[in-house]
Amino acid sequence: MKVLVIGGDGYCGWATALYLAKQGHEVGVLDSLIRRHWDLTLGVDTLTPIAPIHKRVERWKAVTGQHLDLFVGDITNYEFLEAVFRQFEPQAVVHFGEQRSAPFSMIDRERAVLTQVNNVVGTLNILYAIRDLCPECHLVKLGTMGEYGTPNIDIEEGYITIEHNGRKDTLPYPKQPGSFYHVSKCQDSLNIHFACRIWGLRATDLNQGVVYGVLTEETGFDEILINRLDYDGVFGTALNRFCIQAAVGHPLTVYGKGGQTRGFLDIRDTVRCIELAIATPAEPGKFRVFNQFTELFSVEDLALMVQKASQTMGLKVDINYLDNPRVELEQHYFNAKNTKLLDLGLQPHYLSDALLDSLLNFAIKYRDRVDANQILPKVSWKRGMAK
Ligand code: NAD
Ligand code: USQ
Repeated sequence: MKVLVIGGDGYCGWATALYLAKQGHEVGVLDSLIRRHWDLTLGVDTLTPIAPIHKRVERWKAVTGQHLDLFVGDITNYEFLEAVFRQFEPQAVVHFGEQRSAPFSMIDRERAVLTQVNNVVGTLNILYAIRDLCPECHLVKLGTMGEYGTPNIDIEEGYITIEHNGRKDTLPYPKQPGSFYHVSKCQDSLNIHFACRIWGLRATDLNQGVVYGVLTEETGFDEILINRLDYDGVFGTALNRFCIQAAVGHPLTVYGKGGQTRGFLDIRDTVRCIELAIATPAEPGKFRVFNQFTELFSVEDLALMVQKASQTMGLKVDINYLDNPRVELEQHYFNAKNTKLLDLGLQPHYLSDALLDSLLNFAIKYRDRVDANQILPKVSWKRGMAK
């Protein structure tokens, strides 16, 4: 299949582009490289030394003999996107290309606006490009479990059947996003659902949980293919951050009481979920929603697991319960369904001691690159980032 991976220079996108190419798909990598620029403006960097995108693509060709089409540009620029669609003629579009950090979106007004314009306009442009240039194309869009928030009832996969005043309907599951970034994902979902209804497009919204890990088979082929691994207070996510903190002897940064529970998955499962979603496309007019995570953990559980794994490797690690910079529930009910991808054949890599060891060893290998000043959170949901 011809698959266009938008955001293909990023953490999930790069791993997915290589994995899909390895499975025999014809892959186009599209990215504006804006994420590298955002890192530079904040003074943060990935733990791993990532090569420039052109070099990455050349090395993939040298190692595997496979060509990846590369399109460098911004999907909020419709002329650019249209030209890519005309040239590449995708049968599936996998859309990772957004500003994806909740703290980044809460830094200030400018970043909140940037996040929502970038994400909502980019996705709208894709919907128009599909309608006008390849209406059969299947859109696989990365949403987030955070669209649902933390309701005191079970979380279904996208829709819930409700009985109200004697009548019954199946409706989109209520949204309670936790940051301006998460709000942009809810708006995307509404726009995609609407476009499916009125134009008959086919789309799958993958409400992904927090991704952890770094190694996939393909990114491990060569040092130049190495994936990014964020640990800073803006782009770093919970488990990845904890492993890197442990590697440099920094106390683990649990926000508040640590009872915040989220869905998590290994990056090796992210790439497989995308493969499964494109293998069985949504029907025309259909807006499918899958919850893409494999296990639920509280932040405190993760910190305790990392602490234990670190101790067996001879690292001494404390846990710090910091004042929570976010506004979120710290003890709550959380029970989300995730059977749809399992039904399609996903065989999860559950979080194991072996994975924690490998992630800790990876972090130790690159720990000289860690800037300890970037570890503590600097963005408050109430006050933004201190100037
Ligand atoms: P990332 O920041 O590593 O990658 C995103 C890529 O998209 C970057 O390379 C960036 O340059 C590109 N991009 C952004 N805006 C663009 C635009 N307008 N035009 C072209 N390219 C653009 O992020 P990631 O961690 O790989 O996340 C990818 C997607 O998965 C996001 O949509 C995110 O919301 C979703 N997601 C990520 C996680 C996670 O834990 N990383 C969890 C759930 C959902
Ligand atoms: N947390 C800590 N300590 C840390 C970092 C985070 O306690 O050092 C807590 C946060 O307060 C939050 C939870 O861990 O309760 C998750 O935070 P995170 O930074 O790991 O992830 P989040 O901000 O939710 O965002 C990430 C990705 C985003 C994706 C989302 C999936 O950056 O793109 O949408 O995970 S989900 O969380 O399911 O919405």
